[in-house]
Amino acid sequence: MPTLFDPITVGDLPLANRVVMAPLTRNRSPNAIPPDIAATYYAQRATAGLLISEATAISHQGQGYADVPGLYHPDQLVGWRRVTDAVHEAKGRIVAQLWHVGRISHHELQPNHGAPVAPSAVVANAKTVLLRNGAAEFVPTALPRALELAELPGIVRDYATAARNAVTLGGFDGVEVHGANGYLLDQFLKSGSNHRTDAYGGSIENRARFMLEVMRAVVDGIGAKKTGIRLSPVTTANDAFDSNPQPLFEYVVRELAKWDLSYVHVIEGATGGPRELPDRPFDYAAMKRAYREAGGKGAWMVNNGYDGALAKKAIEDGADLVSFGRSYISNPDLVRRLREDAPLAKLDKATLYGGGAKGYIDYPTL
Ligand code: 8OZ
Repeated sequence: MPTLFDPITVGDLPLANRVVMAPLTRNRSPNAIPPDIAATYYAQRATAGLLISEATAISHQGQGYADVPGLYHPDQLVGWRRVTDAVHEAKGRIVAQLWHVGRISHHELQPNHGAPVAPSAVVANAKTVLLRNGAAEFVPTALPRALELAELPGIVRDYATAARNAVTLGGFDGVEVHGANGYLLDQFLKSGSNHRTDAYGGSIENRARFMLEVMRAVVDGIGAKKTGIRLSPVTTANDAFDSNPQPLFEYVVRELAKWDLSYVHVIEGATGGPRELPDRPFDYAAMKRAYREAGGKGAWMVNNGYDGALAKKAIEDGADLVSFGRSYISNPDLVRRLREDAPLAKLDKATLYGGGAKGYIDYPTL
C-alpha cells in the first residue's frame, strides 16, 4: 500500500511523492507577466511531488482578474521560463494551469473593453478583482455576450497554442486544463450557465462537447501524457450550478478515459469551503469508478480542505495524489511538515491577492 510520501509516475513524469501544490491565484503579475519573485515562490515549494501553476490565461479574452498571468505573449513566456528553470533547478516538477474565465470577467480586463464571453448571455452572481491604486477591489462580474458558433474553434486553438507554448518556451512539464470553478469550460458543462440550443447546449453530450474539443486539441498539441484536467462537480464557486451533476460528470470522465491523460483533478464540495454540501450531494467514488471502468489510467487527484490525516486516508482509499491549496501558501515545506506531523502555519489573508514579497516568499520553513 503506497503512502503520501511514496514516488509515483504521472503521465511521463516521475514524481518524488504524492503531495501536490494546487493552483493558487495570487494577483502579482502586472501586465500578465510573472514577476521575478514568482521564481522564488514556486522554487521554495519544489519539494511537492508536483506544482500546479496559478491559473494562467490562454488569451487576453480569457483574462478575468487584475494582475493574473498569461501564456499568450512572449514576455509572459519568458517570465514563466524563469519560474520553471528555478523549479527544475530545485528538482521540482511544474505544470501550467490553462485558464479562460468566460463570464467571470469585467470590461476593464477585456480586449477593447468589450463584454466578456460565455456560452449564454447570463450574468454570474459573482465578483472579480480589479486593482485600484495597488489595492484589490472586488467588483461584480459583467453581463457576458453569448459566443457565436463560429468563434468556438478559435478558442479551442487558443488552448492548444497556449499548451504548446507552455511546454516549449515556458519550460513547463505539462498542463492542467482548468475545467472547474465556474470558468468557461465549466460554464459550458453546467445547465445553470449554458442555455444554448445548438450542438453545444441541451443534452449532456452537447454541453460537454466544448470541453472535450479543447482536450482533444491540447492532447494533439502536446500529448495526452502531458495533459491533465481539473473538475469541480458541485462547487458553488462563481455561481456554478448544474441540475444533475452525477450523470454529467460520469459522462465527462468516461469520455476523458479515451485518452491516456496524466491526471484527473477533482475538487470535492465547494472550492475552498465545505467538503459536503447538503443540497448538492455527489458520489465521487462513483465518478472515479466510471473513469476506471471506461479504461481511464490517469492518476486520480483529490482536493479541497485536506489536512495530513485526511490526505493519508485518501491515499489508503485509492486516490493517487492529493493537492493542497491554501496550506501551501503559508507552508513552503508542507511535505516535511506532513511527514513529521508538524504544526501548519496560518495563512495571512490580507496578503493573499495582490502585493509583493510580503505574504508571498517570506513564509518560513520549519
Ligand atoms: C481565487 C481568486 C481568483 C481566481 C479558481 C482561478 O477558483 C481561481 C481563482 C481563485 O479556480
